[in-house]
Amino acid sequence: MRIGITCYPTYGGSGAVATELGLELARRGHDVHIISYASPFRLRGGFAERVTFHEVVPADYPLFEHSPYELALAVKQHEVALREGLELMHAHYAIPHAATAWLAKQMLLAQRDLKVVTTLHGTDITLVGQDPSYFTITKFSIERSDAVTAVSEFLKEETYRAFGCIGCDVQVIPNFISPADFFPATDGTCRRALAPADHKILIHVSNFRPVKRLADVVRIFATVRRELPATLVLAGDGPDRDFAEQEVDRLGLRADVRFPGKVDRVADLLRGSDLFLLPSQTESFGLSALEAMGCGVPVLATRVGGLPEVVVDGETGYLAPVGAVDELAERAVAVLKDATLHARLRRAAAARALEFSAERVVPRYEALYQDVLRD
Ligand code: GMT
Repeated sequence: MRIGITCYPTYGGSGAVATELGLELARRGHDVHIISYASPFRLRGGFAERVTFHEVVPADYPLFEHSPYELALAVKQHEVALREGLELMHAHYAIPHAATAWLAKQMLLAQRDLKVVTTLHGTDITLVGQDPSYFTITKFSIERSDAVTAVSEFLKEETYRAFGCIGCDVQVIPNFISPADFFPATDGTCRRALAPADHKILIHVSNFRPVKRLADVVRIFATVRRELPATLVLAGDGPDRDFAEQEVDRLGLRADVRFPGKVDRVADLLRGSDLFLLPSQTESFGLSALEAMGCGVPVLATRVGGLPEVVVDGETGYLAPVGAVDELAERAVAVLKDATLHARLRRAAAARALEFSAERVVPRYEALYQDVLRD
């Protein structure tokens, strides 16, 4: 198939999933065209056969305070679809990608029917999509897509609850990992690079938005560090970076916290770690938690959104209510002090992650594309 993919190129789960999907589809022989304003972070710098990146460059004009990116994107989607003979456009994160894909489809109608598949990822439904400034266009573009997927049952139900979505048949296709990238450590190389030999290593990876509750991550770590020698790795960057740095200083943790910044390929960091912390306010899936589990790292997270569909409470980690810092900290200490329990959680986490392997999940997208193209 000849497939267009539009996503955010920035550090975050939806862009990661879209890019990994593109790479997997190309490995399976499909021609993939990724269309965005920058090369997605998981693609940057690499060449992959049958994957082409198309940059959207909105022209500037003195009248515009903000150049209309959405129009330039729709034009580029249409242009690439026409020139490359794309059969479908897969929009990742509804705003604005599903709406621009619908525009591109309309512009191409005289020639043929470009199918639009939209994957809902999270805050496009749970937060920003419900804002009155975006609600109707989000609902419209979901309803006009030829197929809609959500990354968890939770997100599917939330889509129906919040938007109604007449005539939609939202299919759940979960996020996935490539076990060739995310696998457990076989020696101590990754760990040695992160912390002194006697330290337990806790890690959080995100785009440091308020929804991730970075202060809770730091406070959980503060309790752990009172009980045992430990290092916290806070990988990523974003609006709450300064806030997190201040919290680290306020709690006197500076010597044991590392901020490596945005790391494009996080598997080595994860492989060096003992526990992954994700105490989010909301999380439609929690791709980072799945990546950690793939590396054999148990997850301590909040019992929100789609996280219980990924993390099996008591088996591959532990879940607690939002803000339950003490409960998560107690769990962390208990796991890190009990080598037998830790090893059991590690094994179960790695095994669970294989249920979300690319090999199992990507064929579901291919089947969906085939269904849509048959209609
Ligand atoms: O929806 C967002 O906040 C953005 C998105 C991203 O690009 O980081 O994250 C969402 O999509 C990921 C990939 O499907 C999910 O793993 C995340 O759980 C989800 N984030 C939230 O729901 C907060």
